[in-house]
Amino acid sequence: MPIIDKIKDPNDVRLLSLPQLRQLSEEIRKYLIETISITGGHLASNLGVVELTLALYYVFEPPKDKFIWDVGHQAYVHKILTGRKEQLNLIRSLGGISGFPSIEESKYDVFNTGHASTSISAGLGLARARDLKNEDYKIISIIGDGALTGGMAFEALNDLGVSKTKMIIVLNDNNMSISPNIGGINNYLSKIRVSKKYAALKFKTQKIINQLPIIGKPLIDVLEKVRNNLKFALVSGKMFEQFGLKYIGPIDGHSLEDLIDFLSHVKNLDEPVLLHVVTQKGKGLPCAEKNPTEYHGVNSANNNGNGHSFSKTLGQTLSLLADENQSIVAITAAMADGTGLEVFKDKHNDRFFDVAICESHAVTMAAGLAISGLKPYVAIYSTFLQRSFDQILHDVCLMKLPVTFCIDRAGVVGADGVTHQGIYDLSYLSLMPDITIISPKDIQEFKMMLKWSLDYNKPLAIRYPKDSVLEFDVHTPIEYGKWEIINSCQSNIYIIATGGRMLKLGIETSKIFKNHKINIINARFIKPLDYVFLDNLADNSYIITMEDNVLHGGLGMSIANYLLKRNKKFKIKHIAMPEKVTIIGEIEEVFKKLGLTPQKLSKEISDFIQ
Ligand SMILES: Cc1ncc(C[n+]2csc(CCOP(=O)(O)OP(=O)(O)O)c2C)c(N)n1
Repeated sequence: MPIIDKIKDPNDVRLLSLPQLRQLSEEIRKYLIETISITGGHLASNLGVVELTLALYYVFEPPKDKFIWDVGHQAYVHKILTGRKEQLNLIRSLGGISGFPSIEESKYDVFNTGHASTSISAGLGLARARDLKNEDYKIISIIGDGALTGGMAFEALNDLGVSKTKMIIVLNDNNMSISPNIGGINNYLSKIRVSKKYAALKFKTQKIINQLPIIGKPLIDVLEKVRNNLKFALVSGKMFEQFGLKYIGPIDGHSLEDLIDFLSHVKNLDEPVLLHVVTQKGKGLPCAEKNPTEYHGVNSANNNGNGHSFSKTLGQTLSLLADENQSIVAITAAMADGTGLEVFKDKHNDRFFDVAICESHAVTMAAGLAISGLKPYVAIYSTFLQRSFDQILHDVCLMKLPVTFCIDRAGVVGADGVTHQGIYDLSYLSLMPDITIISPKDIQEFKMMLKWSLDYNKPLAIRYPKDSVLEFDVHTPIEYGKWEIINSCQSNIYIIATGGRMLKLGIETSKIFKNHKINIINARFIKPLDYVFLDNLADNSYIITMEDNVLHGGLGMSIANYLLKRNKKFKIKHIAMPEKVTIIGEIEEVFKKLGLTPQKLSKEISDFIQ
């Protein structure tokens, strides 16, 4: 029986010998490759942490000791070792387990993650609580070199270093974020990483010890001491030490022996310590080793990811516009690939800025570019833009700067689940002064909006989902604050929907009605609303608003508030997202579970218009 099938609980890992652990690491790799190729998920990141995760489980004793996985996309091996091996077959799928740690899922998942750079702060909180309660266990935050570029990680290091609270940070350094990691921190880590001195020296010392003939114990002891001193002190991470942490490393993150050795050492230190572990992303799968960006996240077997994509359109259209317009600059926070900006990067490298996983910095830096007369486009996923609430408000909107936010993955995200839903952006943006929010119904309208944005000189947000869902034949020109009428009829029933998926749903729902005619409106402007349209609505109209944002602060509430202010008589029904969408799966499956199907909605609307 393969060892992987015998691991029912993390305690089983501690009973294994080193050769058995090595065998287990091979079995886990094979299992990951077989499973994730079908389910989709973060394959390369997980292949890189197989030995690290095994060594952590060998040395520490969870659930008493607590592991916090930064971002959490690399926690599949942790899930395998904590009784969820079989469930990996349904990871990120309907009815299956989450692709990230989830406190609702397992006692071994001690803190939910998904957004980067939170693990040191969370770990420090846990450690302080432990100390205040006079408890005794270890806290280990595992953070990647990509996640370490996020400002929050440094805020936490700043706090941890002076407080001297006992906790362990394992820096999993694979020299990659999703794309190759960039920036000063990465350059610094690279310098340490390439200093192979430690590894070579340790190797030699060990060899000498092993080759010595029968010698007296005192000499072995001396040599052991030399070896230990060398291994713990040779290459020092000065920056981390100046923060007040003990730095140890770099060590080979695929050598189980070294990992166990060093983790056992740091386990007993009485101060905050950072263990620098060098790993290879995609380890063991040649194509992923060669192209870790492509294998960072792989699609499920039934989704080839080849649909029309708003992201691709952004990269291509912005590149074309930038050929003519020299003031256009593009900014990403470590997501050049996901946001489609790779194309722009290749064509206009001097006007492309990847600022690493720093959404807040990205926004304020864009404000600086804008105030100097350039035309910045900041492409960030809806969920990660949450990080920049204050920067959008304080640094862009209050100065009315012409920064355009290209908000990708707006709406429901499907497989990534609750931490990644893009269902809040309308709420947090619509309360900001002087920002305009628009949303395209399809790819063609997106292109039109990008062109239109060139002459718009104030803060602008364009929100769109990942894929295009319906391509329309007709596209009326964009006029500021004006909605597009998709279907006009003699009726006082209106479906007013935000672009993309919700408009498609609205159209499909309206087709079910045989006895009633329904007007369909593309609410391409969400802020401001089309006030002329609303003012002209006949009294006692039935309005159905549809949006893939939460109700509060979204399109529907804005419409209702405006009509109330105008003393209109109207009946309104809101179709919006619940405050938390925990269902995972393909988008269509999530929509179905949420009751967002034409059949279900048509019944609700029938009741409403009776
Ligand atoms: C705030 C935030 N921005 C962007 C992302 C998207 N993202 C997920 S993983 C990742 C790269 C993380 O790199 P690293 O921490 O080095 O982990 P690796 O996959 O290389 O092991 C990024 C940018 C995120 N999860 N959170």
